[in-house]
Amino acid sequence: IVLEGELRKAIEREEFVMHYQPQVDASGKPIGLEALIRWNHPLHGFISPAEFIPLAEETGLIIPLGNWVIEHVCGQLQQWQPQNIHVSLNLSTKQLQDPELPRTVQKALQTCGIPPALLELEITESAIMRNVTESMAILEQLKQLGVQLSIDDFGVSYSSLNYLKQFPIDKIKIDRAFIREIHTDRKDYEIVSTIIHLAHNLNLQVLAEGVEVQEQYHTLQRMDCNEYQGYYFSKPLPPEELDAFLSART
Ligand code: G
Ligand code: G
Ligand code: MN
Ligand code: NA
Repeated sequence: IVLEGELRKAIEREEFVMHYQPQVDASGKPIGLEALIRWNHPLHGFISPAEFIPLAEETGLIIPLGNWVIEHVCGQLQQWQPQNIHVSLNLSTKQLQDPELPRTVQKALQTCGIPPALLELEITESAIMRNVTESMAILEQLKQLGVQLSIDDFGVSYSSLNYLKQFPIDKIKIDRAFIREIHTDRKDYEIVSTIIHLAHNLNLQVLAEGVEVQEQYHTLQRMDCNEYQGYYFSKPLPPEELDAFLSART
């Protein structure tokens, strides 16, 4: 169990690292990476975000921690820019209510001099629905910076299809709960197929999360899914292992 004081100190000491999970296109070529935080604890080793993000949310520490993620990921993105790889990062509910967020993102992009379109911000439906008016204003400002916006874990939580029309979204990431049995369960197949049609008709890109086996990949390829992510391609990797992955695949 993680304590607030310990987390606060870890943020001051910058005991965090980002791992990056590759995302590929229909031909298997790497086109993007999702940045996922890990706490490199001096005694306990790597701690999963599932263990400390909820506490960071409750205590408000997610704001300094999230700002560190934004700055760190932009710095890293600079290194991969020549390969034209986009990098996405996860925003929490509290960050989407932070009026300083657009300024923070803008400054990080400027400092690193990277094209804004290479940075993608992932937002969950529940974060948007928490405060629709407030998140709409912040998402509009973020969109004006030129970054890409995606809906994470699409389909699993309380949501309203209405926001697909109202919000400046570029991509949806279909939750892995729908992908797991897509090759064996007719209902999951129909749900995902319909989500992809809906998204494409609204000019949105679609990424499938949690692709673990070839049959899932092939089924999704036939549905014309745009991007794919999951253990079938790669687990999240530390940056130094990514260069090998990227050069082996391109
Ligand atoms: O990588 P892993 O499966 O352990 O991630 C667990 C959860 O933590 C996921 O829901 C993921 O979105 C979230 N997460 C990972 N990195 C970050 C981050 O940098 N910021 C926020 N807010 N959530 C993250
Ligand atoms: O909530 P979010 O989608 O951001 O969470 C992403 C998390 O899902 C990553 O931290 C990663 O560890 C996990 N993940 C990535 N690929 C797979 C996969 O193929 N199967 C499963 N079960 N989890 C995955
Ligand atoms: Mn995500
Ligand atoms: Na997700």
